[in-house]
Amino acid sequence: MKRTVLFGALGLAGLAAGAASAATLDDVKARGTLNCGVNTGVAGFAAPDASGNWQGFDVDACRAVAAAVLNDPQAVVFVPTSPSTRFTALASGEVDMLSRNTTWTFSRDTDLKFEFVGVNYYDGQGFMVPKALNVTSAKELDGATVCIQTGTTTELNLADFFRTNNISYEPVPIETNAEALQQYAAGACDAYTTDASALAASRATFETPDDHVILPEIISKEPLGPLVRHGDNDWADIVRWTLMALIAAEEYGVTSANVSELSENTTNPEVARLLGVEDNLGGMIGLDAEWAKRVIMAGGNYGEIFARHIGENTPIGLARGLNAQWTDGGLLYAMPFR
Ligand SMILES: N[C@@H](CCC(=O)N[C@@H](CS)C(=O)NCC(=O)O)C(=O)O
Repeated sequence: MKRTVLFGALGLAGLAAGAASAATLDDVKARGTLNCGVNTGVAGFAAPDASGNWQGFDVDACRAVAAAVLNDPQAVVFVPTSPSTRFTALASGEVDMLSRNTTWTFSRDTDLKFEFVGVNYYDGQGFMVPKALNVTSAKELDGATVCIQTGTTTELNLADFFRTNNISYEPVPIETNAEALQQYAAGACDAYTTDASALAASRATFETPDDHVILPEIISKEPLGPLVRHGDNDWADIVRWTLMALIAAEEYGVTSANVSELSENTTNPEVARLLGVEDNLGGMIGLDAEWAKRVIMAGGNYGEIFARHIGENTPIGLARGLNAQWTDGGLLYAMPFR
């Protein structure tokens, strides 16, 4: 298993080096659309609605970049990727960025040669089991069958957790979230393990969510965020500062509802720079002064996006927790717009 992972990594590193010199901003502008790699379907994060329009927290991160660069949040081609196809899609240039519950790790950053531009969701790995199993802790899963997606940090953490606790499990390897949920529903695995956010999102799609429990253990750190290829710092800056703009807008109370008004009459110098009223930060990243204003108009600030797709008033019901602003005791902290 380890060797497969290693050889896979080396192959991708070669690909990434070949694609690294491209000026992605020019490509995106010439094409007129942003190719954004998302997952194949995780409710609340990225999934097509009944009319086939992609919706979700990760989808809005793509739309924000398209608003900044192309002046059109709809100018996105969503490319569904599974855990095992996502890195090839990015390294080969099939997509301009990935926005799909991907954990920032050492080897992905260095060996696979990707650039994580920040964290937009601080997560951790959890377990879901049918309530009928009467299991109250992951440590009681000795001998269980566990559905696990190949090519994820999840499968590596799972092995660590069971080894550390001196218990055994039988992995049921699967490729996509949909397949995992089918197998889980059919009883082919006793437990499903993945990022806790995706567990909550998946449970919300069940007919009777209350028949399933998410166990208390969080066995890893999963800092999730958008990523681009190494070697195109200008493009990385655009994707990074789009994320920062969403986070800063929430911190400073700039919303989709008041952004137009604030760009006329704000008295806060940081907001004035963010919205391009003072200075021209956009010009420093190859965009115009109003790039961040468009980002916020597209789908609102970070807090609005979170609340709309995955927050406590949605069926997914995630609390802000670690993903609260630093001013509210969380970890979200936008760098200064100066
Ligand atoms: N954060 C972990 C896991 C990410 C992951 O891909 N999780 C699965 C389980 S929810 C997923 O998103 N699948 C999406 C899909 O099947 O399209 C990683 O980066 O390796």
